[in-house]
Amino acid sequence: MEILSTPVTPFAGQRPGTSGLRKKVAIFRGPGYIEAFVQSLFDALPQAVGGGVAGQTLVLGGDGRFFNDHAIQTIIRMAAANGVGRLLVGRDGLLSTPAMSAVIRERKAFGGIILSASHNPGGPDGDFGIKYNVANGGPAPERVTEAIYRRTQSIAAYRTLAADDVPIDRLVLSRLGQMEVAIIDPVAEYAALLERIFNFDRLRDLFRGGFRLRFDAMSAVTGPYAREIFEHRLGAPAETAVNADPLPDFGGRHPDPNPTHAASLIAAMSAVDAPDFGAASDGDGDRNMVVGRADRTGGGMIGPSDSLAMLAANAHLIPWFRDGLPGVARSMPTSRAVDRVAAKLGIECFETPTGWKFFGNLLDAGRIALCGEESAGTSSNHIREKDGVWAVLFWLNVIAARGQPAAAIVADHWARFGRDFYLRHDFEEIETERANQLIDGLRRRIPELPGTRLGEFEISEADDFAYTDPVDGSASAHQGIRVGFTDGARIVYRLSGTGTEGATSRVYLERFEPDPARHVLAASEALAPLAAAGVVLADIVGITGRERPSVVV
Ligand code: VG1
Ligand code: CO
Repeated sequence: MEILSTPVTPFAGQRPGTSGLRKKVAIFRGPGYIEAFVQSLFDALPQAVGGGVAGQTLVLGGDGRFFNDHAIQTIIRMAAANGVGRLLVGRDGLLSTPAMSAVIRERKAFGGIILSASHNPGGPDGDFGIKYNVANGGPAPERVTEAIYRRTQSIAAYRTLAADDVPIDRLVLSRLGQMEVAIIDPVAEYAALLERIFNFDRLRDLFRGGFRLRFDAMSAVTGPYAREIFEHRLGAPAETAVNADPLPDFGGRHPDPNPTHAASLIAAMSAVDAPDFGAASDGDGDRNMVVGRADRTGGGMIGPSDSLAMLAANAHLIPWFRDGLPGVARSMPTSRAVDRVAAKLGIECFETPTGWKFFGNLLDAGRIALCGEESAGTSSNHIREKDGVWAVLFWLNVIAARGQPAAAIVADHWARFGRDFYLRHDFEEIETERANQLIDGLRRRIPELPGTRLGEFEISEADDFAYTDPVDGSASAHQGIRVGFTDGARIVYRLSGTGTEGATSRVYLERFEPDPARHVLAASEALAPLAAAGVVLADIVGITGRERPSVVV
């Protein structure tokens, strides 16, 4: 079969951000755009990871959003033309991010290409994304993504085959040129992995006893996984998984599991006949939202930072963690609730920059086995990605083992460890120049901040977060401005690396509250004075012209 070399001129801005390359679909549809990036990836790998794709096994799949089909066929042809030995493709081009990680590891593949813009909206006017994962199943580290980016700036041609589309809707083996193409069903493989982690017998008993779960797949990729695991393997009633058919436009919603975009789940959980537990996951299935049924002791959404701490405190109840945890990690802006658990357990706790790729080395080295981010991502050493369905099963397993509803587990945790009130304020779609001005201004003032008073608060320390990987010594600077206060409160400012329109400035607020009598306060109430101080400190209104954040989570 004829290999074609098609000339292409470099595109500006093909630099992967926090999690791969994300752009508007309209940009990805531009002639040669995705081809230039994929060829740059293939070209960069020999130097960046010490070997190229020739003769290797690669995995390919995406979250099914608009343009997924087209991108899959384009990449299949390019993989064949670049000498890939074997390509494993998720049926219908679908593969959740955690399933991709599991398949790479299970099949000892060289790497994988994930097509997703995660929680960003889909459809022709929405976003698209592409991300490369390395042989440990995790996102490519910065060294690799930077090498790909450098290559995009000098790329002159891409290789492809003059060939028809390959059928991907059936589990068949075929050949394209010298390459073998295997269509795989990742659901069974993924479910089998989770059966080794959790106590499925106990979970079956839970559902047999009438426990009700509502899992909202948000018309994204986890629907088939949730149906198989909750309904078929665990015996939960039909319709436990809702919005469980993946749609190219996610039914017009943002597949972002938060109270705004999963409002119907929040409503269902507050109804008189509410299920016992509610959950949702995002476009590519790596984020989770967990919601307890409201009762006298509280209930409602369990914040991701709290959830991480609570899972750490209860990890010994899970068969996979029977022997305890070696250590835990959280991304820097995630609240310090998990640090308190680690201190009590006497285990290490690491603070890494935002983005899952920074957990990979710690997991590989066995320094940590559980980690998470405030952005609704939690996972463990079973794979090298965050994992939405896994997090839900973890919660169900803890509920079953303790014989208590989620709300009681939350209240008990706060009573034991204290509560870290936490909120994130996002200022979206602001001009890039102004967003930079905000961060640069704070950075310049770091030396003079300690001692500054803002209303009832006094700054005790401030820095521009820099991280040195304890395993391989790689350094990442400018990961966000951290401001600490004398009463232990903290504000973090950083810019998003996943948006596709203008810039998003994120402000992360947290304050520790030891007094159980005050744990029932709403976070918005408990953090209102700190939020106001944060606006003044960074001159948010003056610089952005925004009086209020566009998103509060
Ligand atoms: C955001 C989150 C970060 C997460 C990333 C990818 O990045 O803050 O914690 O790892 O999204 O998540 P940023 O740079 O926009 O703050 V996913 O589920 O969109 O792959
Ligand atoms: Co995601």
